[in-house]
Amino acid sequence: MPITDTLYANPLAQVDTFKFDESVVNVFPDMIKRSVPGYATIINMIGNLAERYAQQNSTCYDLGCSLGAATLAMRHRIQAANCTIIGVDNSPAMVERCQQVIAADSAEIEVNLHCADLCMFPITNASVVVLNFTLQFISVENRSTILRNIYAGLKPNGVLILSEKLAFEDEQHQALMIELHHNFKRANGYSDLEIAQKRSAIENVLIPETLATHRQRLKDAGFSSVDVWFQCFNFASIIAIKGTAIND
Ligand code: GEK
Repeated sequence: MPITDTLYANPLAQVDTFKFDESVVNVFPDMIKRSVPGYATIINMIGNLAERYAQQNSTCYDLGCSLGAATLAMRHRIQAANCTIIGVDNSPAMVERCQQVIAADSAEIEVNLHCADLCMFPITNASVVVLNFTLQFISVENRSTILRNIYAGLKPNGVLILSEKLAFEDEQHQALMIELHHNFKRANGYSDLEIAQKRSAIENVLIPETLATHRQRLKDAGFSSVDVWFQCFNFASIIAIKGTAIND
């Protein structure tokens, strides 16, 4: 049974900046499921996409792997021979717990976890790279370099799956998406106080951008096909494909 997230349930004298520390790790599965509309579907479909795109003798990456939900989804679905999965997260508490989660799983594909900053992490011989709600925590000025590094490390026909919280240019639509997202959280048992305190903790840590900005950055990085395969309110997931040299 996942532990219920009550981190922001009581009034805090001061709301500290959100960090992926031990207290978050303890409630993380419950927190992300009750906060991100479509999270379970996205995780499940990452397995589906990995099965479709994983190439034999290649590596699949889960960047910002947290407790390894996307890693496990890929591990259970990939059929291609001789694939390995690399999970990367810069929170020691997350990686330590993720090691336990992976150790308790009996699927055969080799998984190697690294406690490291994904901005510096080498990507090589990749067929599938997952950034599932992680790029949004990286400073905006570093995002382009990361995507270029991923593109360079992908094999032809390799894919990046990029899930992000979105912002919208149209103010009315932006307000509606935030309202609907907060209604989603309320329906999942979060109080107005929890929603407000979490919002203030995460405000300068999670920076959402528009779909147009993501598309352009991915195209600029070299991806030949960039499109949304999932969206619910202000949460979306994009698949970006590195074409073969011929279609590029
Ligand atoms: C999932 N993908 O369950 N380098 C490495 N990791 C980082 C960095 C960085 N620079 N910055 C943040 N992280 C997961 C969910 S959670 C999303 C991803 C959320 C890590 C951070 O420690 C955290 O574990 C993860 O990115 C973001 O499918 O909590 O909304």
